Amino acid sequence: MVRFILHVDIDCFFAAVVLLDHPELKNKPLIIGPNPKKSNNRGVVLTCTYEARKFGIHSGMPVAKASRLCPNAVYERCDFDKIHEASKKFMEILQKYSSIFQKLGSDEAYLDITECVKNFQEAEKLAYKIKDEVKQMINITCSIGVSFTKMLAKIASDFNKPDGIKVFTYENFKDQLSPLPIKRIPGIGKKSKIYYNKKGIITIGDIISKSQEEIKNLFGKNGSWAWIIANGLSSDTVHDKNTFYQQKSISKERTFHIDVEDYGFIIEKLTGLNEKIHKSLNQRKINYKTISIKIRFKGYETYNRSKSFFTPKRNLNLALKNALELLEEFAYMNKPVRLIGLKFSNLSSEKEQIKKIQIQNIQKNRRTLRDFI
Ligand code: TTP
Ligand code: MG
Repeated sequence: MVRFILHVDIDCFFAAVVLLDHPELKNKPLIIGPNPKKSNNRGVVLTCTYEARKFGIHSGMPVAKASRLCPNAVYERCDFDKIHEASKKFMEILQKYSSIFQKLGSDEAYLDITECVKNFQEAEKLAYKIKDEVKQMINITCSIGVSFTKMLAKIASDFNKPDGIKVFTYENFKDQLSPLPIKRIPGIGKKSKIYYNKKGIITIGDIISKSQEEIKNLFGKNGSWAWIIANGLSSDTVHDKNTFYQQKSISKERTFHIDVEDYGFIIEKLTGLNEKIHKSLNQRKINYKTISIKIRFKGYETYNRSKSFFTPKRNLNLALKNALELLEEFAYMNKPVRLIGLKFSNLSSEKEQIKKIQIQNIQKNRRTLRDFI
């Protein structure tokens, strides 16, 4: 059965969100990261606008190098609260178009639109409609890949970035893919690229022109997977996806199977942990005064950061805002993240608090009476 799948990805996401508050920086080489002049040349580029990419700047590059490539670039930090808000709105728009939806990170998702369209022309039309709605509602651009497998749709969304749409049909996909470098195949990173290149495999066409057996013999399972993707044969589907006070704290953490450098993804996980903990706190009517985050980088280097309030709180959005503020200092280090955790401590039950206030009032009244005697 033919499937019509979209992969939608926001263009230079963090930078696009910063531009919403700084329209004067439009069309300038904008880098999201610490200004090297102020950070003693430390930190990395989280993302940058396409104007900055013309100078060779990209995500993960040390800001020291970026400033050499483009001395006139503008540096801004981003507000993770606003990133989260934009991501949420973006995902809400996409889900209106199909219930078969799979979120990948903070700024990308798959949509299976097989039920809504009859052919690739209609699929392309729908992609334009989605792109227009995202632009209209959040004032940011995205790029969309349209194809019949998830992997081809993902490769296609990168094809006409920024603000572009690309359709890979059964008829055209091999011709379109063939000239592309092999690193465009999801799963082929910097290291495997070198390995493939050494054995004469430079373009996706070099993979397509060989048999699966040949590629498997050369590159094992990874090669076999790449061959299946390049030949439009990957068949994975788009999934639907989302007495306490005596205890000292309540916490949850997530360890990632692979080291993560995408802070959008880390924000998502932190948001999820916050929601889960608040669900439990709300059921038991437990408040907290202290909120802490824990972050572990590759190699077990671990940091904790906390913030305390004067009075007990139980507020999902306030907690998220503070957790994201605590996270911010780590976003600009060039380090893959292994684990993220969230903890609430200094707990008190609402009942206990009421009792405490009542006792304080009684004591106050007694003192007043004594004063009178
Ligand atoms: P990407 O979608 O990979 O990149 P992008 O949206 O900035 O640019 P484009 O899609 O147009 O190529 O990542 C989404 C956001 O995730 C990005 O804006 C910043 C964040 N991010 C990191 O925090 N660290 C990283 O190493 C990368 C690659 C991205
Ligand atoms: Mg993106």
